[in-house]
Amino acid sequence: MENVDNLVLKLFEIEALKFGSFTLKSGIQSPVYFDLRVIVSYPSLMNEVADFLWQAAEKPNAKFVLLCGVPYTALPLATIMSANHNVPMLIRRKEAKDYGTKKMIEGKFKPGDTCLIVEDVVTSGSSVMETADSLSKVGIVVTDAVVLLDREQGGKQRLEHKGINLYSVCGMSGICKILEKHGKLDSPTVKQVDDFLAKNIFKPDTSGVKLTEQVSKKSKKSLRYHERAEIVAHPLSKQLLKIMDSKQTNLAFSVDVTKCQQVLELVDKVGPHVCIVKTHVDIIEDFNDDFITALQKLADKHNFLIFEDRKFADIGNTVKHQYSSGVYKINQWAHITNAHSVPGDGVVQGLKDVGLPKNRGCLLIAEMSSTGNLATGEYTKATVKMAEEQADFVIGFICTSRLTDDPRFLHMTPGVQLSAGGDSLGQQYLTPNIVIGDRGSDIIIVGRGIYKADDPSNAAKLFKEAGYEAYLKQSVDFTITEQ
Ligand code: S5P
Repeated sequence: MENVDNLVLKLFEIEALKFGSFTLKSGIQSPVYFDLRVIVSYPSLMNEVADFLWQAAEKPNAKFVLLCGVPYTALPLATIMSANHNVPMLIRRKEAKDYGTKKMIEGKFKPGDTCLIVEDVVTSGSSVMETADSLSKVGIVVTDAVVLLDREQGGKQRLEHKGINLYSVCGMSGICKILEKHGKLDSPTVKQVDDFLAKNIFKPDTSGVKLTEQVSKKSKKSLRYHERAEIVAHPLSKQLLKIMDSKQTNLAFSVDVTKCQQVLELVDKVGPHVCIVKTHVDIIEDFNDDFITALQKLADKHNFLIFEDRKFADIGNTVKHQYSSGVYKINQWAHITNAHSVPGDGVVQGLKDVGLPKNRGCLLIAEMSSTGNLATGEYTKATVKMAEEQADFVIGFICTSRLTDDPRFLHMTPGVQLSAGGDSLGQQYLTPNIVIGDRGSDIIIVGRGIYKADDPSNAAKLFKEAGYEAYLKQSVDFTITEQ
């Protein structure tokens, strides 16, 4: 493999790197212009560039199972990388937004797949962002992009701001140094480029996800559900946030009763007020497959997701079977399940193997509501890290307060009643206002507060109103603006 100096010299030779006075698309005068389109006429150079790109992304261990080149110049480069390294490719159409119902992304993928974006030149980062937006709209996760030439005008920082790491083969100042060293550029030209760079930096975007951070970090407020629904990549999180938005509820009903009929009757009454129904199917005495069919019908009728609170806590190979076989076959019907992080991330990997193909999501138990529990401090922090590393399947946490400002993760809090207190076995209760308003959680999980009430439907309505009111107070409404 030749070194970067040789590559830069070759690009200069074929006039892919030009110095002089150029008017850019934005109207700005620039002393340098990168035109990588010409490389299609130099096949062996294209191969070299593709190798450099691969190495730049591979060295820092970018995570991806798919590649997508930004149209058009990077398309052939991504194609070479794909063929040489046997990584499947996607093509993003470049047609107008009103292209109708035609697919914007061509190629095979499943929700949660990770994709590396390949680009020839990055200036502000907006082309990479547009491609990332199109990919995330269909559930593909983009955390990394690789570029041949970074003009060092703030694109890297802007992308980082949106959660995308940018790796580059070379940057504008490095290119100048190399060309100067080899006598291709004089020092006044290099100075001109330096001056240009100092004056022409694109500032990080202050809308969208950036504002998410500002909102949550500065005021501890969060985004409205409909705005988060636009940002999250997992289709299930999207669906859940849309339900929360349209039904105006952050209430999950924990239907911890022991007969199928009881469960179904309660769920039919409470369904209109909830976004999730949470089950413990192993406490149901007369569990059978018809029960699941009936529960699914109620989920369709009332528009909620089903969460089986199985709390998996074994090695990956065991939980994989516990999740998909036996009497309950949880992965076949529960949209969401949960796991303890204590076995290490193998537990998530095992569940993911049989959950992700069915578009399921998992919550990690980062904190618990019961007195004396050990899920605190470093354990909680390590659990959040595990979720971040497995964000294609982990959609959030069971917790007692907001643990991260990352809007992708949904925080769900059990131990909720209309007044604070506890039971005789260590359960501790907080109110919806404390959980959602003060502690910044997203969803309240209520069991006995509803199913033990004289009128469960009315009790659910009261929880729903209290939770939603607290959410309206602690969230900020703004519209994500496109770049
Ligand atoms: O820490 C926890 C985690 C969970 S998932 N504390 C909990 O109480 N839960 C579950 O939430 C618990 O298993 C039960 O199903 C529900 C709380 O029920 P409640 O009757 O106390 O509201």
